[in-house]
Amino acid sequence: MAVSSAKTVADRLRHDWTKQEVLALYELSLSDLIYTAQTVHRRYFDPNRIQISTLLSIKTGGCPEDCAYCPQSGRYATGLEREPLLSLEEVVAAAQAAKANGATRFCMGAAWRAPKDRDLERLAEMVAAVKALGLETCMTLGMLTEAQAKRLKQAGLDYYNHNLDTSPEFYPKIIRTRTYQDRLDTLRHVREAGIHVCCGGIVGMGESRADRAELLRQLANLPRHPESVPINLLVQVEGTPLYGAPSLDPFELVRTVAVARILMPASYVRLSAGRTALSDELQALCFLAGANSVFFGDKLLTTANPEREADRRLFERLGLRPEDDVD
Ligand code: SAM
Ligand code: DTB
Ligand code: SF4
Repeated sequence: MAVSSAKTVADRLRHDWTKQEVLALYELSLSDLIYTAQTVHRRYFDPNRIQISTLLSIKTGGCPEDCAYCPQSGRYATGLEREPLLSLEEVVAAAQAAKANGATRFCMGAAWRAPKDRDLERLAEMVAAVKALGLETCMTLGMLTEAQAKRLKQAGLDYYNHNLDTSPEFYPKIIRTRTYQDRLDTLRHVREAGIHVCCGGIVGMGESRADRAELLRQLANLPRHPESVPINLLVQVEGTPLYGAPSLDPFELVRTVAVARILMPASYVRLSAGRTALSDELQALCFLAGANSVFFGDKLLTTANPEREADRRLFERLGLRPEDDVD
């Protein structure tokens, strides 16, 4: 990494993976797969460093979309209390606390299909204020137009999270209110505005291995790899259609992380939602497989995340150091 310019590295990244190639990676023995992923990981990253992001729900619940996994959809009775858009002061206070806890990136999420133009100025103020604290800024607000993406970039937005969630084939079983193409269009608007892309998906929704492989292939074959790739394990919330879905073999999560690492070697792969359901040992396997980012803090958007102290202990036991921790 030290001797190559960013451009030469980018030139070496592939965007032409075939279905067979990706499935063949999934089918390696776990040992061969982890060895390959580790080798790639070490070429691009310090394997003992972990990037930490903190999430804040800036507008909660009552979403018109029908995503079958989501506790925030207004269509399902999940008992979640709705909250309107937070004030600038509330957002800044949460960002200060996240920074004090070691986060380097602050991600603000809203339960919207898409932001309304009338909300844009408030959102822009939030971005500018969080950035002024010295944090990287990230938002996830649903679909964005070209003009909205440009306005947020101008305010200082570093990253935009918008997931493909699953394969194009499995997608209609999970979401009917927006298409796969809508998602690709938003990703293009974000890219063209010069904002870094955070894009991944969810495993454990009842999809097949071929669907997981195809999600990763779609991500890797985008014109540029997303800079961050969140791999979420479904958090089953009572009241959502996916509550009670058959649980995933945990090694499939490890394999998904490893294949993401191999296909998108220079991207941060984030072990995202679902960590409370994983043992320390399984999380360690995911880090060995190439995950190098997590959400840190007691809460994701509306559901639980491991407690900070438990995470600090885990990182210490594994010899993992947060990225802001300078020598
Ligand atoms: N409303 C916006 C949107 O959908 O783009 C932004 C927020 S939405 C909660 C962001 C992502 O969180 C979803 O795309 C999905 O991948 C993930 N997510 C939501 N509920 C989840 C759950 N129960 N388990 C795992 N991941 C979940
Ligand atoms: C992502 O891929 N995972 C995060 C973030 N992007 C916004 C959200 C996970 C949400 C889990 C369910 C909840 O807490 O509401
Ligand atoms: Fe709404 Fe986003 Fe949840 Fe879908 S994932 S229901 S768009 S908040």
